[in-house]
Amino acid sequence: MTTSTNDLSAYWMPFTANRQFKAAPRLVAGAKDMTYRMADGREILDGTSGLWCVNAGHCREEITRAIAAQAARLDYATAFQMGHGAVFDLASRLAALAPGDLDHVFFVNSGSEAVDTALKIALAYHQARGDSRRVRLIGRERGYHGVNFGGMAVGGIGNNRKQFGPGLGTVDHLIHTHDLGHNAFSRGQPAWGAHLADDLLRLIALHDASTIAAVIVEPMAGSTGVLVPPMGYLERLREICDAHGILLIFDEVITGYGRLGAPFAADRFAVVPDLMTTAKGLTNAAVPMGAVFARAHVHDALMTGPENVIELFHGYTYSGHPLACAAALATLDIYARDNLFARARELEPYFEDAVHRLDDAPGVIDVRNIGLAAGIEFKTEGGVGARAYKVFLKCLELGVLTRQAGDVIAISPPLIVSREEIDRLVDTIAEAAAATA
Ligand code: PXG
Repeated sequence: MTTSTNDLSAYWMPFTANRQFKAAPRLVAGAKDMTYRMADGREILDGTSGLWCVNAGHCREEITRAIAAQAARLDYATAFQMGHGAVFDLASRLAALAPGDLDHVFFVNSGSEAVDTALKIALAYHQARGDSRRVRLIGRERGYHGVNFGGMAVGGIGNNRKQFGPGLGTVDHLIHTHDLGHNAFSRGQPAWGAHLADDLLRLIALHDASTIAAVIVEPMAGSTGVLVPPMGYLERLREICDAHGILLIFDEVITGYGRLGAPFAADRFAVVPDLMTTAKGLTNAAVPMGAVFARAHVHDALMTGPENVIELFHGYTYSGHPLACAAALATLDIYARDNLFARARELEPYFEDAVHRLDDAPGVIDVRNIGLAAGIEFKTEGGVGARAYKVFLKCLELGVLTRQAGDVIAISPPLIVSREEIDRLVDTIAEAAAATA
């Protein structure tokens, strides 16, 4: 079969303005390391690691080879009541990489599935301990936890919820931490805002802690424009959860695997959650996969009852898929061999100085950064996101891919990015900001 791109009508594109896109399609034909090759032959610098996922750069040979070899050896093995070597190896590798006693790993196929899995584990955990009144799940405004029913419910993005009815009834949301009045142009963690975690006390007063199963937050919110946690905020959330028997879930789908210059945000901020969701960088995005990490006390609470009975009635046909395991193992090898997490941390000051050259760019009202992630926020002009979309398109025309989220241009280059490429990213955004002013 040939790949014809003459008829674009059958494909219903995700999170895309379908009709606008199909009128002027942007088709990618190939990719290598930092660069996409478009169908028209143009080369585009990938400033977003795919979608926050290709942390080691595109089409890494070791990963490609590992996937091909695994496909030839064992294409699939049922995940229920059966296992294969790679999935146990991978779980052990991940448990060793994760901080604290986040030592048990449940495999899924995406970030959305990781989130719904973690929420279900939290509910099952309380029930197993005889505390089945704890059914309420707390998310946060401007949180993104994928698009499945659980993640949508705890998510805090209006557009992602309003088409889909009432969803779960047993959720509530913390206030978000974004405050330009106090924190505009912060470098790294903003100094102001630890007390915003006390909003959890408001929800505890409202609902009673005895009804709350878990709180889920992104340690750094990615999709809604790189919201960096204020100093002390995550520590305070941890304290309040501990004091009230509430599980703390970190959604590390974006922050996991090096984005913040450490294996996980939990390492970077020295706060260990009870459950941690990951995906994206786990396989360098070469095969879809997610992993939920559980601390020993959570896992062990469910390893009770008769040994012949399934402890958690949950799982997916493709949980721990052999190809995904092969991709993940090869990816972890690259991260370790090339020291990519430490490399990201070393590059951070250079990246920080570079992005803050945009502080004075036309229309920019905030620049914020941590690890190899930055958000450049534009003043709302002609409707939310209109200006930033123009900047995004101009950057693309100039050969650089960024990600637009509302009024924010986010950049999150692969951890292999060079200093020259950082400069090019930033200079291109500056040029685009000037050209669209
Ligand atoms: N949690 C977080 C924190 C995410 O960032 C998901 C869950 C869901 O993952 P899946 O694999 O189901 O898509 C995500 C996904 C953006 C953008 O523009 C970010 C994501 C997805 C799409 C767009 O920043 N993150």
